[in-house]
Amino acid sequence: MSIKLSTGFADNISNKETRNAVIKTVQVLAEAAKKIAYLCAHGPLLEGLGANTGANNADGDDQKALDIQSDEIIIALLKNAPVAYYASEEEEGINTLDPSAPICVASDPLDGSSNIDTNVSIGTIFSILPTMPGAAENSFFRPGKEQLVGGFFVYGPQTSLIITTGNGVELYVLEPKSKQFVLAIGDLQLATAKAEYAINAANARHWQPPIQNFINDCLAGVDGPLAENYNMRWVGSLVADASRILSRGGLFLYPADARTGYEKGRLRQLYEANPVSFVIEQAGGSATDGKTRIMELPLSDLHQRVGFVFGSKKQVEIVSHY
Ligand code: AFP
Repeated sequence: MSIKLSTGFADNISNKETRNAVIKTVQVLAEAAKKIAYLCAHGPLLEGLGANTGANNADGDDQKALDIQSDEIIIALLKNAPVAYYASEEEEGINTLDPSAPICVASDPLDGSSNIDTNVSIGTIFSILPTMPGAAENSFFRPGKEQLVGGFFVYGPQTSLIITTGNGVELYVLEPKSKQFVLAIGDLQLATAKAEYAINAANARHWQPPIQNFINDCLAGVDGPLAENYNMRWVGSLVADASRILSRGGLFLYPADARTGYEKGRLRQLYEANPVSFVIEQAGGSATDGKTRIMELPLSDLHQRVGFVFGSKKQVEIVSHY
């Protein structure tokens, strides 16, 4: 077994068939993550992991070899899980697996692809939803508050899993000797305030004025309107920035901006913002599009983008006032 789930894991999911399907699917995703982590650990020893395949995903992003291989690993293993449909950043449409199964999975199989060759932490993000009657889209086109599970794996100094079923947040770490994910923290809590922000500052000229004003006030430090000195971090892998914020608080911003194609932000709602928001909220933080709670937002396209601001409650609220 690739993961030793905590006693009572997913007990808050009342329907027994759904709860068992969630448990089995998380075990399968842990197996997939171990295989992906194994590939990542080779880096340049495996020719071209980070190379562009010449293909693009549905959203026009360059597809790296590891993006494709990660997606293939996940879908191959999900065929052994009680999953009706699978949607992925790397696939245009929805994969039908077992339409009678009670749950569906959406995933960003390899988040942070541009960091593959730089040995910076990357990861796999996933969202599990109840299967809805009718067309496959019905199971994905809904607000994030209907998720059963939100979680992400981080392939970094540790290979970790941060996951919630709506009953708090757990951190598992892949134990190198046993090669099993074991529980490290049973109830991860996010600091309610932390003067540290993560944003790609190279895009400053494209931001909307409220974001520009907020960042300028952070830069003004203790003499400015926010009356404290802010630090900055930007990894460029959502899972790495989210993992840091969960461990020490802070704020992440990837706002919509004026660049073509970024009018609705860069991050995708279904398999990036929704699952990360579920984790952040369950850890006591907040997650918005700058104004509105992410998990309330409707969804009508698998690869729909959304502005994304999340982290410590205090800092997220300050941004919404701007
Ligand atoms: P890639 O998977 O294409 O590297 O994108 C990573 C990501 O989706 C997310 O993980 C980062 O927070 C964000 O994009 C970085 O975007 P910029 O490269 O525009 O800073």
